[in-house]
Amino acid sequence: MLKLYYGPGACSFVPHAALEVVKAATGAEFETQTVKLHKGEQHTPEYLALNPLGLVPVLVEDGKPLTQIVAICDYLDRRFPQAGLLPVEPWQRAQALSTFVWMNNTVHPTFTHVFRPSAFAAGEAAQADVKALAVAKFREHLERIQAMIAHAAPWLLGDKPSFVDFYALVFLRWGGLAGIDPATLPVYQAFVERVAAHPAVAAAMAREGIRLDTYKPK
Ligand SMILES: N[C@@H](CCC(=O)N[C@@H](CS)C(=O)NCC(=O)O)C(=O)O
Repeated sequence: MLKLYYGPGACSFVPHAALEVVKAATGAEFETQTVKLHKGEQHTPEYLALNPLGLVPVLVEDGKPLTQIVAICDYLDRRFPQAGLLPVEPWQRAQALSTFVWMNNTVHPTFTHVFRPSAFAAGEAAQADVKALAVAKFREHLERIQAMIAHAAPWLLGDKPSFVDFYALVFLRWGGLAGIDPATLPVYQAFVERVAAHPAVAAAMAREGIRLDTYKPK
């Protein structure tokens, strides 16, 4: 059976919601294991044996680990094509991956600078600079996603929910934690409420114990 190691509210939510979509479409059950990132559980010897990078997510099948969100999601799509997670037509599939990879290699690392500026600058003032610049850049990325959402029909890739919709939800939650009021991105906010109401997504959110309202007004 497939087993996903995830951190509540982390990027691992993307394959987590996808596994729920797969389960609904095919009946394939999966197991989950929480990795409490704030407690450093990603650095235990047992976990590092699965992923020497000490990051979530990890998908384990038959005792063999697979890391990296895009690789995990590509595997889920190819193994369970009935779930319709990515378009089949080659050009559309490549376009979908283009958006997905941009989210994974650009938007996501921008937030890492917000969340952990100490990994990118030594002094306190420099860290505050890194964080402020990264928040501004992250907001630009959210605005770009909001512009994509304006063409959603009804999901970002068309008639079926997919990885990019789940990533969009994760990013708006993270934006709230970074002090970005989701009400200032109303089209995005309404979209994410719709994503969260999808039964597969709602099931993954319930298991992770996460909600959409991460923003706390100052
Ligand atoms: N490129 C990796 C990024 C994974 C990643 O950044 N995971 C974060 C959570 S969103 C993590 O595990 N952080 C733990 C840490 O930095 O200690 C992927 O696509 O899987």
